[in-house]
Amino acid sequence: MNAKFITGGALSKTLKGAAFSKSVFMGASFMMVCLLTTSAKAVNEKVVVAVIDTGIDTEHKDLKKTIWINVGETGKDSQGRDKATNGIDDDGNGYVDDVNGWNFVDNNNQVSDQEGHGTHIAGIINTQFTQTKHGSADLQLMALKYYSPKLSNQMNIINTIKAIHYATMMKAQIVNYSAGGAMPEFYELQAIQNARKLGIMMVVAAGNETEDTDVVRYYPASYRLDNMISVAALSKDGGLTSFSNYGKNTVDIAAPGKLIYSTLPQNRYGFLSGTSQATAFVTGHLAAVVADKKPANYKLAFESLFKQAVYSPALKGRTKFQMALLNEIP
Ligand SMILES: [Ca+2]
Ligand SMILES: [Ca+2]
Repeated sequence: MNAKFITGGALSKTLKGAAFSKSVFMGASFMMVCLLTTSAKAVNEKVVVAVIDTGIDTEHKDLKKTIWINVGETGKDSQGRDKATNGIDDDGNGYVDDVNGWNFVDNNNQVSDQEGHGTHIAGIINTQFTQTKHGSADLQLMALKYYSPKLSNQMNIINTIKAIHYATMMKAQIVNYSAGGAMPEFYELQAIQNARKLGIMMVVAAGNETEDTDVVRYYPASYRLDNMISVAALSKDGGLTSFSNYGKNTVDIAAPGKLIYSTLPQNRYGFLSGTSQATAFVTGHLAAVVADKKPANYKLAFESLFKQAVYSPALKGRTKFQMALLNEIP
């Protein structure tokens, strides 16, 4: 896959806390990934959630069974070799041996997580899904590693765009993006619009800068497409955390984001705070809604999600509907 870009773009502000910053580049051109034209429908018994983050520890004992498997890269090829490791792009999607997702940082299929952020997010999604679903559906987490502190902000956003296209192509039903930055990026918006056309939902962080995003925009949350939900972070007392961004027109919902206990690489666990964590909380609930209600479209899915939330006077002027998802704090 080719990506060409012009450097020297405006830089975004840096997120404090556990969400990641990115920056945008101006005047970039980006070769779009063509959508596969397979007619395979999503199987109802599983909900596929793309986690666009720092990777996931796919060997963590709590996560192992929830990692997405690309069936087109499993089984034996005509030579009797394992498709997952044969060095061939068996499903013809442009990625070789992408059995659990893709590492856009190193451009290979190794999606392991050195930072811990993505594994923490994956654990929250898994816990919330498991605790709130009623049926027997399974969760599958597609690991899309876009972020590395070693990369320039420009590369991090290019990898974000590639990851959104990948999630769309491989038919994830929900994309979790616990990150953002201050400037809009046309190709990122286009990627999300593309996902929207296929009914894919995107849950995104409101940001950790204690700013009013009605005034100071934060992207992708501020694209305000109707297939997106932006999430602010609640503290344990039910109000917003001191760091959370807010916006009565631009933040959709609030969820727990203070000292959230979840998985970390190498079978460890720990506490992290951020709108990142709140975003994952909402994604887990949304995945359960998709599993249980099988909503015909994302509008119905969001309606069901909001029915699980409670009205919170403490969110007056801080989020659009003053609704908070409060239950099942891990
Ligand atoms: Ca492939
Ligand atoms: Ca292969």
